[in-house]
Amino acid sequence: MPRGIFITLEGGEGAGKSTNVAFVRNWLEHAGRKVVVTREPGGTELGERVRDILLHGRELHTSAESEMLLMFAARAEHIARVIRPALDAGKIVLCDRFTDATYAYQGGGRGIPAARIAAIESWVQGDLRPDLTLLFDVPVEAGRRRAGLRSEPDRFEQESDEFFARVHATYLARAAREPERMRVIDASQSLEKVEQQLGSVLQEVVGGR
Ligand code: Z5A
Repeated sequence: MPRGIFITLEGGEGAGKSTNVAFVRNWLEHAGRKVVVTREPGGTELGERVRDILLHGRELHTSAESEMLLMFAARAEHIARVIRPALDAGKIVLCDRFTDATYAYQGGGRGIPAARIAAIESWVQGDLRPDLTLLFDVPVEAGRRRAGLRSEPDRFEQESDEFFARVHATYLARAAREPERMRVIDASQSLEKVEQQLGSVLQEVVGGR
């Protein structure tokens, strides 16, 4: 059986990833594909516990390094239990954030050198990389405004505008280096226009509709 397709969704806060996961899933299912939707940090019991620590453990101090290593610990489990088995079964894995987020947040945001992240990426992931990454791009201020309308801020959401500007710049720099894999979606537009952009990228990359 041919290997499935690994698609990730990335972007800063409030960019619209979670909102558009359902659209992408429906599009793929209508194209006749089996889809597994998952997220990081999360996707396994260990991953969800790590998520809880990193997003809501306000009383816990975590250094940038321990934060990054916890992300990769959760990722190792996620790959072994969820991502690789689904890809090996020919399914499409749709993952809300993956290692580009580590480069953006722990690298750009917290200042860990990209080479150090790359070394752990190779160790944990081997040759596994996303086939397609949908980068939801929205100006930092607009994204923060959208996210702020929603709920109690988590640990990342309490970071400064400068932190999020570095995250944003890192994502765009990565997309510029890998334009085939990382497709930038102008997420500042209306939901309808965002869906049109997603549909045309999916048609081009996955096809079948
Ligand atoms: N993290 C990390 O540091 N390192 C890593 O390696 C990984 C993750 C994997 C995960 O939180 C945190 O973990 C994340 C990075 C870090 N922290 N931050 N910030 P998450 O995944 O739960 O949080 P998030 O990614 O920031 O989710 P979010 O803020 O919910 O963003 P979103 O999913 O992109 O946005 P949304 O919920 O779909 O939309 C936000 C609001 O905007 C909502 O009310 C929508 O109705 C509205 N919206 C969406 N699109 C539109 C359009 N087009 N027009 C108008 N309104 C819209």
